[in-house]
Amino acid sequence: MKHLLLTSLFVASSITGAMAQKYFEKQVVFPTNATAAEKIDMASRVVPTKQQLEWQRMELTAFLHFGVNTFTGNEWGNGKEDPSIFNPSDLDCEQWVRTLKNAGFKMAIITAKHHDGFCLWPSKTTKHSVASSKWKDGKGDVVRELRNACKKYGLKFGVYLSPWDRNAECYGDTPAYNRFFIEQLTELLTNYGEVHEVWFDGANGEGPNGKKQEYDWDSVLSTIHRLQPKAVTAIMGDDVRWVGNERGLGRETEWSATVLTPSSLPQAAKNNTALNIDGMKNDLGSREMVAKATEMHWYPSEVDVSIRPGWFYHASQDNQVKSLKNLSDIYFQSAGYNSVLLLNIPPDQRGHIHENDSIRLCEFSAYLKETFSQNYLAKNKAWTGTNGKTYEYAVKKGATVNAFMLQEDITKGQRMEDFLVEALINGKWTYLGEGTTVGYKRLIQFSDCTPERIRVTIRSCRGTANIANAGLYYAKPIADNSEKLKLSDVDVKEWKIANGNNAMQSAIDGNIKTVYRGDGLQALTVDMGKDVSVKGFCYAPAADDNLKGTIYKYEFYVSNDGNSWTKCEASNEFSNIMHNPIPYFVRFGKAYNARYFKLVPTAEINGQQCTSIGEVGILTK
Ligand code: FUL
Repeated sequence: MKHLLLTSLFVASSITGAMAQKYFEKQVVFPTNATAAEKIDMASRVVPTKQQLEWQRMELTAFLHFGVNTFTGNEWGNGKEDPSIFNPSDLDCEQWVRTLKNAGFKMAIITAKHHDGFCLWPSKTTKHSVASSKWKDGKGDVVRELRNACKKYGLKFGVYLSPWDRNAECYGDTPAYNRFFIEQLTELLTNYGEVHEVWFDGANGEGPNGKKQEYDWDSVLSTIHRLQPKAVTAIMGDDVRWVGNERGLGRETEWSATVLTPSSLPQAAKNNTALNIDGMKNDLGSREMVAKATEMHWYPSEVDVSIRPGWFYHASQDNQVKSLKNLSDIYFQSAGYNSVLLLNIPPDQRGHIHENDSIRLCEFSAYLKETFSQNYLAKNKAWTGTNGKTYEYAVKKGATVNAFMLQEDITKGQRMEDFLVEALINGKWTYLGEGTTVGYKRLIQFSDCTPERIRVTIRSCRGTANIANAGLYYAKPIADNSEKLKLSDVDVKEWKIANGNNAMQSAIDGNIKTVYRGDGLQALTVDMGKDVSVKGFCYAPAADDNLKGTIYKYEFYVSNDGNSWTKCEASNEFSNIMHNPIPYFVRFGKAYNARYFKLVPTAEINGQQCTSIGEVGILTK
């Protein structure tokens, strides 16, 4: 890192020096007097490091969320869990790795420590680990078992180490926790052979002492560079960028050479505030942004999404494994949008990848193989071109196709900005599709057709675009047979708002799409019209992109008469709803007999005074 900064700062001292340098590995700092055109030229010559390139080529990587949450049913543990609850009945990491390998995944990343602070390896830093669990009488080590399995089957291996630790007492006492964190990192990076990706989650709340932590990213990154020089660092790291959502959705315009400064770098706050950007913004690399930027980074996007609604295994979600159609769409919008897909498959309480998930993974890999093993381009040579250049491909005779792929040679930078794809059908050039960025890979889908030739036109690029590869495919249509999610076990037809705020009826009308939005943290009070054995409830946030008013913390009450209320035992937090705004199903672990219920928001996701509800339902099972 330091070395790169020095190189770039040297470059920054003279325009001639900067222009003379052919490529800028990972970062370029623009000379202060660089013009917009000069900046674009330099931007087109920012290239990945060797590790970033290897990482990009994997395309399919897997996340394994496993830990105390697997046994409590929570998505975010609070750090107070009794370690003895961690007790997989038949942990089989080889089954995980075989399943992933057969499905075409190239790397597995394990949640060695999630926000609850529970370590899946016997860390010397804390008692909150597998060493205090019943599993293998405290002698087990999940990280080791997974590492060995990865070695046996030839899969790369990564670790997720949550910076936010809800268990560590020193969390928030900045220097003490930084030492503790580096010690944990050091254990993981020295005792388990080669590590290929280190994943630092951005979720960052207060510790058990109510304090917030300031992390020492400089030491964290230098520890990684020293101990695992071949690893990429993700999310809070500076090699791999979070795509900005947990829905499996990349950007159509996805710049790996981006103006976003990784937040672990000291200049990040200044640079990103000046450009008014963060990792969730749509435009991270247009000409306008490059003109305003002072530096650029090769900081490619990783799309993380779970195969189930939650990141951890919950038996109640066994029938909500994403459909093949869903997964295929995710593939086209992640790997096909110049990103690496990081698909989470959470092992269950046995310590197995559940049958429903592994069957779906088999279908997914069979579908990808069937689609992409047959390239219908007759000839496929690398080519280069500047603005206005067209390039034609001959097509194998009689092939019916509906997808086209382009790949840039990113070792020479990312350069394509706008391109058109046409097909010669019955002697006439016909529009097939268009795109903006290409980068490592860009897939475009269109209706079935049987072309004689394909023509690509570069409408705009930065300097000379280097096309390394192209493909023409047929992706079979897939019916979407994902089941409609049931949000309430009790029929909502008879339900009435009990506190007079009738506008809230849209929150209990059985339709997730009719969203209630109002000012203030507003309680939803409902008369169900009859006694119900209430075992839990469902809160569905707005299903559109407007998350304002989404409830983060709540209290839930029940009553028989609408006057005296009993508070139900629940976690009182829709953990992670800000990043994963899906319906949350809360189960109390016991039944309350009641005719009325009340959902009281106590905090909105961004601390605002407003409430939005897509739908609320009651669970009786
Ligand atoms: C989020 C976390 O809060 C989730 O629990 C999960 O680990 C996901 C990958 O990142 O920010």
